[in-house]
Amino acid sequence: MMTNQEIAKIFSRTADLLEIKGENPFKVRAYRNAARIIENSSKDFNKLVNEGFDLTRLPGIGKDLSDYIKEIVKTGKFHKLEELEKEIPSGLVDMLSIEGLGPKRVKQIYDAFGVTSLEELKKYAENGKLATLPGFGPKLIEKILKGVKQLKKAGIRFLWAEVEEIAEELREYLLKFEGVEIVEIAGSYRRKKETVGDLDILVVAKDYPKVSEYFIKFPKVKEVHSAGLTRSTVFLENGLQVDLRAVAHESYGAALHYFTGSKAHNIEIRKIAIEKGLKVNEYGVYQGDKRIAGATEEEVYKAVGLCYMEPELRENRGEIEACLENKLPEIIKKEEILGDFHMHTVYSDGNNTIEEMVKKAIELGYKYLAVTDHSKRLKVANGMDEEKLLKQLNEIDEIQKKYPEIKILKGAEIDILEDGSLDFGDEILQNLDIVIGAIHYKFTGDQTERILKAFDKIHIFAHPLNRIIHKREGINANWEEVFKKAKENRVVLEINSQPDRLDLPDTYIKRAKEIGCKFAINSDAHNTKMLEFIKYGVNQARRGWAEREDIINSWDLKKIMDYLKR
Ligand code: DGT
Ligand code: CA
Ligand code: CA
Repeated sequence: MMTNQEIAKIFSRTADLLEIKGENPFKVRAYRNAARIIENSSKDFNKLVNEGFDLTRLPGIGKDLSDYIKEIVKTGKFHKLEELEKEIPSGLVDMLSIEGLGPKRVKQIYDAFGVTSLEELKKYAENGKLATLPGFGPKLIEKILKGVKQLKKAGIRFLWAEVEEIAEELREYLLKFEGVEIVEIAGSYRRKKETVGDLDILVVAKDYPKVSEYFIKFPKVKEVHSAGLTRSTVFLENGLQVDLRAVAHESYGAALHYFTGSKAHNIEIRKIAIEKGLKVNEYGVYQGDKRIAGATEEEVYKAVGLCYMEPELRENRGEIEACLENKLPEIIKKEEILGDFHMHTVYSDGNNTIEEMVKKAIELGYKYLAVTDHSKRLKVANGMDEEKLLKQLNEIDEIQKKYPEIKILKGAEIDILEDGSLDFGDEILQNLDIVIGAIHYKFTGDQTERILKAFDKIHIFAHPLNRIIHKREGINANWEEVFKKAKENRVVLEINSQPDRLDLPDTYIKRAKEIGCKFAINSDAHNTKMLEFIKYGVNQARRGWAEREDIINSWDLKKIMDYLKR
């Protein structure tokens, strides 16, 4: 199934490649226009094609474009784009995702130097040749170099949740081996970063070479890169790199600290140590030749005059200053979550009944759960019309009688329409305890006004950026203004727990918290299993410095309802 965004993307990519190729500008523009028309349309093209609707009746769509759209919807492919992709070196296509490099500049670079790969691009940026092209100032060159670096890394980053299972399997596997005392997975995995580049595992063991031999025999290892006396590197079937390092007992804390990172945090800690005449490395904290700390992380922090900081805070985003001022947050824990405000049932696009979801929520120990199926506009997700919603509310009343141990809140995830109005009228909204507002279409252009208008009516703003990690950039809005109004109107910001959403992202949470906003960590579950995704949202909230007081689903129901009151 193709969404409008996906169809639009295919056309805009076609335009990019045509431009790199040096095609007629009118042709290029025609594809760009097509992309814009489709992305901004309130019609669902997938559906129109399947219903046999004559697309040429829509404004701006002629015979050719109509055929192309049909081809894309029916086959998921576009032959013109496929031809272009064969014709144009993939390196040039990759360059398009570097900030500052559009098709025009990529063509310029290619025409001047015949550069077709990121490696070559890097070389020409570094040797000064790129700077001889018109319009390539030092700022752009810097951006290009940064872009190449990011792109190389981004190509192989995994979602945190994607590596979780295999990481924990590896931990178990290593712990089973005789003589292994401690296994800890450090790096970005321990900091619960939304994406992970590789796994950095530390092991304290009697006989490291034996452990290493055992490690490279882990069933999911595909390729052994190296297996040395203190360090081994392998690649797993899924492409994930795993580094294993031997650590001595007395250095364990220092090594854990060093390899947990982040690098930026480590550098700051080292600076502070130097000011005190100390030296910090992965073996310990040293005063001259004497090791004064190293066995535990607490010890390491203490030796340089700091307090222990949770791994999620170690990003050099002010945690060191906060510690020195005694203002480190006490970040939210999973055990403090008492309920969930966002989930779907068979009434829209969920796979389980209300009762099944309620039972699972009880099993998770929740005190409350909001049932929030999609509203009618989102027909692709089987959105409910008014009648269906009222029927659902009656069913909730019935189920509530059966399960007095949990409060079932009546809600809906309602589309925020293009003009900021909602998909259901006030007479319907009155029946709901929780009104979630969400943007699901027309992501282009500045969205501030649309959002602010909706804030007069909604309780929770779902997945605010609407990004999909690695797939879709977030929408544009003046977030400072959005957060200010959210605080003023007491609109709760969602921290969506879907592993590829994690929306709001960490830095946005931190900023919104500073402004005074409250958050709801929501699973957005579409089946009972997904209710457990809440842990990923908790990770993100922790990285955003959120405390119990900031997260409404760690409050009791009365306090929540008082806060939400209009
Ligand atoms: P990733 O793997 O890209 O998701 O991110 P990390 O943070 O796991 O980074 P990685 O795997 O390159 O290195 C693991 C940790 O080792 C990193 O968080 C901090 C430490 N580290 C690595 N390189 C350096 C360095 O050059 N200086 C310092 N101070 N620490 C480093
Ligand atoms: Ca790593
Ligand atoms: Ca690494």
